[in-house]
Amino acid sequence: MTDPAATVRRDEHAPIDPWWKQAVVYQIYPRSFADSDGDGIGDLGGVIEKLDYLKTLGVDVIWLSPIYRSPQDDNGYDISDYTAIDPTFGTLAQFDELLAVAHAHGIKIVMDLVVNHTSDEHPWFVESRASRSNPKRDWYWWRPARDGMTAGDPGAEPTNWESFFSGPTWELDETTGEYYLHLFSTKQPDLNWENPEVRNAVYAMMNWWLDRGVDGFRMDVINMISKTLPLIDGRSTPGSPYGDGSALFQNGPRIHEYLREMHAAVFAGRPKLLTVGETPGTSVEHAVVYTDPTHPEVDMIFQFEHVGLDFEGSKWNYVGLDLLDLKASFGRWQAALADVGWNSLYWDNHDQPRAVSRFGDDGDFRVPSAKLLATVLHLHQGTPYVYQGEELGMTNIGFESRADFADIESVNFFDEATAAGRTPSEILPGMRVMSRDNARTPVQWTAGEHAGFTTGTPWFRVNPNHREINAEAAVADPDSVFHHYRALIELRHSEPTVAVGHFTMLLATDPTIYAFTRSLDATTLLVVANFSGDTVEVPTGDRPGEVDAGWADAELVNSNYPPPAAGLTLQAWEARVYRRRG
Ligand code: ISL
Repeated sequence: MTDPAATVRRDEHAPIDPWWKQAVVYQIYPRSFADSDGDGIGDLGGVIEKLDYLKTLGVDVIWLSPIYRSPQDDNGYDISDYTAIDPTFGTLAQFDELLAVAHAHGIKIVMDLVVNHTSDEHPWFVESRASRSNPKRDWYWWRPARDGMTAGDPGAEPTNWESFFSGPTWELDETTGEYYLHLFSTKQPDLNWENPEVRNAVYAMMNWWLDRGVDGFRMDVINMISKTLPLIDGRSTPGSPYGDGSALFQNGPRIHEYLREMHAAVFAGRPKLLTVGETPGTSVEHAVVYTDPTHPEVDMIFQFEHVGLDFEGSKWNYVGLDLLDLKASFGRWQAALADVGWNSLYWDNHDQPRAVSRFGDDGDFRVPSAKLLATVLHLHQGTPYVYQGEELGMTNIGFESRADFADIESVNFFDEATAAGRTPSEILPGMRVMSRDNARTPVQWTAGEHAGFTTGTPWFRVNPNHREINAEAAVADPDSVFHHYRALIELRHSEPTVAVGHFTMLLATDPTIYAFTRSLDATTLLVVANFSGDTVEVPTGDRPGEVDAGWADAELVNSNYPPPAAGLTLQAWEARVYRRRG
């Protein structure tokens, strides 16, 4: 492997503005990251212990999945106190320590902001449900039974929407005989953003964290906070008792107004932070509006198109990926946000299966394919996100039965599907590939007991392959997936073309090779990557959209195989980055 540090000169380009165009973010899902107190659950002490490791990797920012006080119905995405740390994870004093130590390491901390909904145990909701006349009643979405029906009767829910976690989005509350809206679990009631008191309370909380020193927010399902009024039925879904309400609550009529108001109330006048909105079901046209800095909303969004290409209908119906679809999708996003707005780049996170198992080959070619995925993603324009363990090439675990799953989405789906008459053997194959639980097995630190994640009993199964795949071995091996990520991060920091160079897709119709250039001033980078287990020849030619054969003689700045003899023949899952200057 060529070490970019040896070949790239720090050059004359001015620092890139804003800073996050040259940054790499590392996502920590604290519950599964590292346990410092032996209770089997990861915690803030564990994060502090691993800051040196992250410094070695070279990341600029940590995005911390929720650590606030929570009943943990959805592993912290159900918050009951926005300004307290859940005792599972530590204390506020420990959080302040983490912030200070991270900053001393030159690493920023971005918090997860979950404000589409709270926990049903949040005092706001406890008040809201107490009576129809409670001053906080209107902070959430309360509705009577459907016209002409009695509350509690089947189908009496105010709309036909299906929850992301199965079942209806409405729960009847006996105290007042009305239903409340929950797009996610019954313990995650949706806040009513139409109410300015709600918005102001959220902004005050955000300011509280920023005043404490945090460096930005990842905003959970932020494009769902504006609902289309009145709340009405969505399109019916064939074969399901529920309808699809997503068009009525994603990217709703007031979403841009709310985000601009939030920007003015929270971000304006502060040093440049990093804000990223999680926005399922968002098109490139919407993305431009969300991220256009001339009317600031968020810096970038997480779009979902590329993680929706390998299943049909429901995510549990996995059909595999066609590389042409992936190239078409990424190519469209690169083009749409080339001049206005900004992309975020990711293969996986705590809601998605492991990247190497899903998009690569986690068998014989685990190491080269994990490295290839990293190369391809990190060389696109946008801010790359690394999900904990991705830099080790961690894999899906392989679930056998319902008892193996912990995630509310997976468990609810299994129960609903089997109640509707489907057999476990019908549904388990899809769940095995797609379950969020694949991402939530503990990070593999060592080959030792429980992968060095905890000295106690881990809250979730550790992947037995930790004997081979673990951070200790990876850091010690200069050819590991870890060091490949480190080299790519270093390349982004030292080569401005990686951050802001113009993207051009090549070989758009080749079903196996992913090829593109990035160019800035007189520098051009070429990426060629073989998404297959076979040896392939990169077709060459002189026309636009083709790869010029002369690239074989250019400077090789990064690759996942020993330096090639000559030519553009790629081995199984081989990926190369070449550079030309002038
Ligand atoms: O996980 C998903 C795909 O199966 C999505 O539907 C996911 O629920 C959606 O992307 C929203 O995710 C976010 O909000 C959820 C939480 O469970 C996820 O962990 C979070 O990332 C509710 O807060």
